[in-house]
Amino acid sequence: MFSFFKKKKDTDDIKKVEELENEVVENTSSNEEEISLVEENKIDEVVELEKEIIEEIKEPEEKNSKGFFSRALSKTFENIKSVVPQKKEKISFDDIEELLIEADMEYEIIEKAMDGLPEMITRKQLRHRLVMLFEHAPNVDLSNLPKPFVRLIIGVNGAGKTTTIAKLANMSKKDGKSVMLGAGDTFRAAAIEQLSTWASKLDVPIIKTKQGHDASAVAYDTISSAIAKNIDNVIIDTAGRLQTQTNLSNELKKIVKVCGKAMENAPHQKLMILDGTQGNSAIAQAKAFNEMIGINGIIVTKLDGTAKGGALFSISNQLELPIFYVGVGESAEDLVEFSPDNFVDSLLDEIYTDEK
Ligand SMILES: Nc1nc2c(ncn2[C@@H]2O[C@H](COP(=O)(O)OP(=O)(O)OP(=O)(O)O)[C@@H](O)[C@H]2O)c(=O)[nH]1
Ligand SMILES: [Mg+2]
Repeated sequence: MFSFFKKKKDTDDIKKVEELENEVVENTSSNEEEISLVEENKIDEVVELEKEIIEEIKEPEEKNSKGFFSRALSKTFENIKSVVPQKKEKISFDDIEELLIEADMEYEIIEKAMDGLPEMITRKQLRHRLVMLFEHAPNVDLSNLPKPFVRLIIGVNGAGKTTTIAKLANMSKKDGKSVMLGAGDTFRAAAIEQLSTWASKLDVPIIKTKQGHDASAVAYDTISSAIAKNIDNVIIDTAGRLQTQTNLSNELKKIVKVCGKAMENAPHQKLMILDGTQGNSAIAQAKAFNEMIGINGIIVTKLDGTAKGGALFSISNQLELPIFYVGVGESAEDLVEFSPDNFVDSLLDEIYTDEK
């Protein structure tokens, strides 16, 4: 009767449902005729949990769908619709150019993407060109990951590093993976506190030190502790700003080097967090960090609050790096795996009648 519950990943909920089921089954089987109000309430509780679980099972699918991108990018799409208010089968070259400018796609990239397209452009023609903008980014093989898999999170102040770490940790937990955090932003006491608050909220271990202490020592301790405890994923926070850019550069280089001492080839990913509300100006930041320590991929945050979603094209294309995730809100759930196909399709759905 309740066999579908076995598919549910969230073991706490499964346990609770199973306990309730057992109680109901035990009580009702002892005297089938006398299901008291208490038991009926328990049945109601089971049904309620069942509904919640079904919603949760649906949620990840929905988060990867085109529909989800459409909602997350609603501000960007409002701008696009101001140029093409009615959906059409073919759209003029000038209108496409204007709507991509409205979405904050860099002009240089627009020219490159549209080179040689006819006066009236079909969905298929435009789709091909837009998806291609993401294609040079190297594919990342996420099978056979080392254990622990160490990710170093970098980016300027306020970009959303700490919040994104919480989102990544939450995602790991939901995937059934253990995770440990390293509070490597030792520059500000508030940064250590903020990450600690997330760690206790998500119930994940954290390695931290006092403000002003050596950030690379925190990184070393986090990786060593994760190795000792057989943890799957390590995520290390870093400072976004120090007294000078040179200090920051030196500190990040040192953290990377020390990670490698704690574990061969660590950090396995250096992820750049970019604030999506900054649009194309975030590219210069990313280039600066890329020169300092080299970046493997990007996470763009705050897409929910911006009309500059078109900057994703320029960011990925200019930096020749994959966008792994996008942040679409402030809660631990608000991280979506980025898919160029879904992103482009959800954009085209706003302006073209033709589904193909
Ligand atoms: N709407 C929205 N807000 C976000 C998102 N990601 C982060 N924020 C908010 O942006 C603000 C800054 O986020 P933090 O995670 O503290 O940024 P940070 O890079 O760690 O900042 P510093 O530690 O100061 O360098 C917070 O108020 C977050 O709640 C997002 O995807 N959407
Ligand atoms: Mg922070």
